[in-house]
This record gives sequence, C-alpha cells and structure tokens, in this order.
Amino acid sequence: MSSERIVVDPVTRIEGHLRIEAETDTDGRITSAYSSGTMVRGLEIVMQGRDPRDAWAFTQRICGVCTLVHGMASIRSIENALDYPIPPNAQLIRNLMSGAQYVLDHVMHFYHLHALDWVDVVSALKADPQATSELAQSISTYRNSSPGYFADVQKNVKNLVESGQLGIFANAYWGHPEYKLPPEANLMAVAHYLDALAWQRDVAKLHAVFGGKNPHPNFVVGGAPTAFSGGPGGSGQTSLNDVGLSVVRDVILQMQEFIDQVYVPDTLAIASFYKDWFQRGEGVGNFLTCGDFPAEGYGDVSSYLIPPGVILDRDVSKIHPLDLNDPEQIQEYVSRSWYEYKDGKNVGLHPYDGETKLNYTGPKAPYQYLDVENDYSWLKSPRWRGKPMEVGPLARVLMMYAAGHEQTRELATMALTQLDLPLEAMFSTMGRTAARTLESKIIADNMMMWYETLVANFRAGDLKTFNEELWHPNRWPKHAKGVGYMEAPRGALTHYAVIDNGKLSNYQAVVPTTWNAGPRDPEGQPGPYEAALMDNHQMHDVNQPLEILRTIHSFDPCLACAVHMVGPDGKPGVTVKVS
Ligand code: NFE
Ligand code: MG
Repeated sequence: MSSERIVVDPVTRIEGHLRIEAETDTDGRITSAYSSGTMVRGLEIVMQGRDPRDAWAFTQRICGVCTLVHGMASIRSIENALDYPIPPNAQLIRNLMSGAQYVLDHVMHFYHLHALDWVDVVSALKADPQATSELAQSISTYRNSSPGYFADVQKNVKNLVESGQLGIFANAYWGHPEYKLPPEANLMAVAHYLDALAWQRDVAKLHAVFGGKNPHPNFVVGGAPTAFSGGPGGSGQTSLNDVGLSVVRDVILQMQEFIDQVYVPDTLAIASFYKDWFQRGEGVGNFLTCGDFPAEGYGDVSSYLIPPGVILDRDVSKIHPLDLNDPEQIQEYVSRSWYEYKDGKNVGLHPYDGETKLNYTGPKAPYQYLDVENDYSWLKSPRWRGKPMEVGPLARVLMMYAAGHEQTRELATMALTQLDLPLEAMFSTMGRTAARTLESKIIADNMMMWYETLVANFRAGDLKTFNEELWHPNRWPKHAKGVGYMEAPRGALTHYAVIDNGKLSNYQAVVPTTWNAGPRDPEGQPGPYEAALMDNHQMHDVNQPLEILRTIHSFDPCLACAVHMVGPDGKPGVTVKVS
C-alpha cells in the first residue's frame, strides 16, 4: 500500500453534509484526519432584531432530526436573560419531551444510522431462521422471535437483493472482511432495524400530546405550551387531558420495552463481536456536559440528573466546574473555518460577543481536495479553556459515573462485566455507541418517574404549566443577556441571547456537532472527530473506508445543527427574509 489521501464525501447515514479527508501512511494508518462541514448555517443571522419570544420557532428549524432541542435551548436562553422562572409542571413536561427525543434519536441512530457499519445485510441471507430464533430467545424475551418471523424478514431482504435494488440497504461495503457477525446475528439485527422503524412512528406521539406535533413541537417562553384540560371539570379540549396522559404513559412503556428487550441486548450482542473497537477511536479524552433534567427548578443544578462539568484526560475521579458565562472558559475559534472575526482569525470569542461573518476561501467546486493547511470547514471550533472537548452520550455517562449516579454505575458495571472489559474501554468508538444505549435506559426509566410526578401534581390540583409574569416586554429590562443550555441527544447545546430594547441584538448557538466535528484551532489541536480517526490502527482497505464510518458514526453527526446552505461560488445559497 502506498500513502493515500482518502476522501469520504458525503458521509451518509447522518444529518447534513460532512466531508472527511484522511491521510494514511504506507500501512494504511491514518496520520492526519480533517473534518469539514460543507454547508453553512444562517440562522444566527436570521435572529438579529427579532422578538425574543419568537426565537425558539426559528432556531428550532436549525435541524429536523433533533427537532425540539433548539426550541428548548432558545426559550431557556430568554428565560435566563429575563430571570424568568417557570412552574414545576413545565419543567417536568420539558424533561419528558426531551427524554423522548433522546430515546427516539438513539434508537434511530443505533438501528438506522450506525448498525450497518457492524451488520452485514447480505450475510443475513445465509442465516438459518431456526438458529436465529434460538439466538434471539437466548438474549431476550422480546416477542418477535419465532423462526417464522425471521424467515419472513429474510424472504423480504432476499427479494430486495434479487431485484438488484437494495433501496435503503444499497451502497454499503457488504462482504467487507471487517464485518464479524455470524449470519444469524446479522438477520436478527436486520429484523430489529425494521421493527425500530414501526416503533419510532408510534412513540413520536408523546411530542404531539405536549407540543402539538412532531417534528418541531411547540414551545413557549415561560412554561409549557399546553394547559391541562383533563380531570374533573376539565374541558378535555387540549391534547394534554386524561386521554393524552394515558398515551404518554403507553409511549414510555413502549420505549422501556424496546430498550430493555431489544436495544440493550442487541448492543451487548453486537459489541461482543467487536471488542477490538473498544480500543479504537479514543478521541481527545476530554469531556464536557452542560447538565440537564432538573428534578426541580432549572437553576438548582444539584437536582440535575446529568451534572454539568468537565472531565480532563480521561480522569473520571475529578469533575472540573463549568461556567458557561465565563469568557475564560468558553470560546469559539474560526482560525481554520470559513469565517472572519473583526479582531483577526486567531482570537477566540465568547458567544455573547460571537460574530457570524462568512468568508469562503476554499477551492472552487469541483475540487479534488480541501485546502487543509488553511481554512477547511463551515464549523467553528469551540474550546473549553483552550482544550477540545467531546460532548454527547459518552460524556454524559462518564459524568454521571464520576458523580456516583447509582443506576449509571450499575449499568456500566453490568455491560463491562458481561463484555469482560475495563472502564477504560469506554473511551472508544464502541464505548461511545454503548454509552448511548445505557443512557437511553437511564432516561426512559426517569421519564416514568417524571410522568408519575406530573400526574400526581395534576391530581392534587396543581395545574399550572405557564407563568405569565414576565411575558410582556414592558416588564423587561432595557438590556439583558442569557444562556439557555440543555443536553441534546448529541451533546451539550447552548444558545446565547442578547436582548436590547425588547429585541435580539445578538444570538449564538454553540451546538454538539460543532464541539465534536469542528476543525483544528489556532494551536493546531484537532477536534474530537479528527483525533478519533487518528487512532494508530491499520485500515483493512483504504478504498473501502468502513473504519472511518464506524468511528464518525459513533458520534452520531448532525451537520445541520452545526452549520444552512451554500452555492458552489461559496455565497450563501438562500436569503431568508421573514417579516
Ligand atoms: Ni440536528 Fe443536534 C442534537 C443539536 S447535533 S441533531 O442532538 O443541537 O449538533
Ligand atoms: Mg454557532
């Protein structure tokens, strides 16, 4: 093998437009990797001059995958700016909406976006349905496990393959020797891929009960958008009534069932064939969470299920405190991005002082390679005290683990014992994937508790879901600024809002995929994707870069969150004007 520059563009089974370039040595080890967001976001510019109470509806359109998270971060930024408390019921409803987003996203990611990096669909044709049924029943009590069920799935896949139109299964590296599952495990996983599609359609109803619809449910600054209309004397006229609450309960039960009976056992079964991937794709080894899921009061950080903080150099014995308002802690750099700052390329700006000025200096399309020595991405590079930080499920599980959260410790111990691995194995491609599964279980179990508390409040006569106190701009200070933060499925998400005379004068979102997929900073330090690809392992075949997909997909990329649209001339492709 000679040294090569590998280009993966577009990376598929993600949201948005991501390009990876990687240089390999003569043995097929990646020596330098570059992550490039090839589409530009415009929404921070669209926000200028708007009514802060409307911001959520615009920013929520940043992405249709994580659909609600930007709405939630936005209303929290305005509430933080105005020191605007919300009722406990609204907090519980937000936890439930966000929790449901996690479970939806994580199951979709595992089965529909990431599974085919590990599961060879074509090999499933060789499986014996009887043996597949025995395998499935040996790891779970899930009801869809008869030989006939697997025979039917296999027949459907066979028809697809024979038609020559693999459809949703086209264009993968089928038959690549890095696929290690036996045919029966492949068939079982393909069956669950299809089951997860149907499951996902049903469980999206939770968002409709609380927020009117999915994707993009409604939000409101000051509380939850829907009043409870059930119970004695209730009109029943909103979806948040007794019927709606029973739908929510059913959805949570369906989520718990799928996680316990399908997602967790599948993750452990698949991971057991890929234990070498618990030693690959380590990344930067620094982790950041902004924290989320308050039991009471958004300001009372001690009640959060996921604590905020920073873990450095894989040392889970210490959580460093995080202050999102401190300009010494949080900066965004553009030294390798297609933006300019008025004080030069190498300064870091805290998001309250953030600037979004596009300056495309890359090659004209069509081009062979990016100019990786200079600017090469539409993503900025966020840093904490100058260091790159991984955000997301692994960061959260480590943070809960470090904080001594009991269920997290039990689940991590269960998984690591079953796989016969040390805790350090979590700092890896497969560790990231397993953390997402464990986190889904923790969140779904907590959803049932939030649900029960909400129902008990309603039954006790506390129906308040919205606080009118500060809704009217004539009650606001002339100048205010605030940060809204949440843990989105892909990681720490922050919206920074500056309000002057009742209008937004600046608005910056620092999002999970920007943290993870951003380019090098002024010091030359790679971002988490880039670092994870440089893991000193040989690729089997640089022309079939399955290994790159495995590690990149383990982060669950979403480039729409991170960046909007650009024409081949580098100018923004659209101008959005809404009056
Ligand atoms: Ni579009 Fe997103 C999540 C956010 S990733 S999916 O989760 O915020 O940057
Ligand atoms: Mg931003």
